[in-house]
Amino acid sequence: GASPRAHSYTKYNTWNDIQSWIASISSSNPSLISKQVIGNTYEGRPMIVLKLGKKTSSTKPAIFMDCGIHAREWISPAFCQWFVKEALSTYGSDSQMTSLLNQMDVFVLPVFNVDGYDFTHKSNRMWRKTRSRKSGSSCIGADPNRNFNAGWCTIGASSNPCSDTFCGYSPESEIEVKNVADFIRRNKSIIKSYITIHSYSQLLLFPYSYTYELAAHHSELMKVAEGASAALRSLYGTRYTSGPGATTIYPAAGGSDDWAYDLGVKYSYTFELRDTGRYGFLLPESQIKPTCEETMLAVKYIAAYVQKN
Ligand code: ING
Ligand code: ZN
Repeated sequence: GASPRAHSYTKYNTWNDIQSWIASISSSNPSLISKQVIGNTYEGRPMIVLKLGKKTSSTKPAIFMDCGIHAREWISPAFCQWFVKEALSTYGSDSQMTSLLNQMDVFVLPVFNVDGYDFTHKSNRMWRKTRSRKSGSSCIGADPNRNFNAGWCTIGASSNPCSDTFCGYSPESEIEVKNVADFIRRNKSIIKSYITIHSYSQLLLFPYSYTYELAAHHSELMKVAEGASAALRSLYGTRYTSGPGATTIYPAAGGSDDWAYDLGVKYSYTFELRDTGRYGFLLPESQIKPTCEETMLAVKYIAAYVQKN
């Protein structure tokens, strides 16, 4: 039969290509990577979490990172793919990555909103939401980042099913949100950090977005965010702004970072990757490599901090 072409990390891959990549990369290095299906999407596609970390006999603390909550933010799944590749290829040579994967596990969900992501490749490039349907409305989907149970639908979200920020019919009404929330609840005792990757605006956000109140760990979250932003900027000079979601981007309830934080996952961050609006969601493929390289430095900064705390 035809031999599979090598996976490209500098292109916006389709879900089919990402699924094949997940299968081959997770069988390539069984002592460092494994995969598990955490449930299916509304349209029946598998939601696959990759677990990166040196296999040990004891349970390790962990970081959970997801990409592609919003369908049109294509740089986000590209970053999760890049992160997995870098983790595997630098383990054993990069002292920080080696130490991280020896002491911790990193759970990576490369595409959260698989149905929406597939729809942006096949039908509507600017689709944001899930693809769920409910009788009584002709509008499709809810905003997964308004559907978590954190001040649900109280601010910066819409109860209109036709809106792009529709909060859903109830918290976790979206099966994709429920699958992720169930996974994090099940692993609550080991997950020390939650990282979610969006675009665009060049921001590093942390709780809260559903209220103007400051998080109990505000100062520490801000200090770590500033350190991560400085690390990111050191590579190509890309400027990020850090701060609580409500005052740094806009108030919005039902977000995953606020939910994870209130569950007890202290180091909870939302990245808004490049750019600041010139290309927006349509970031050229030529920017995948520099964006991923600089973002690696920020994620590794957060991971190193979590590891020693
Ligand atoms: N931005 C996020 C959004 O869902 C956000 C901002 C972060 C809201 C955290 C709530 C919580 O609107 C994008 N670009 O999706
Ligand atoms: Zn988003």
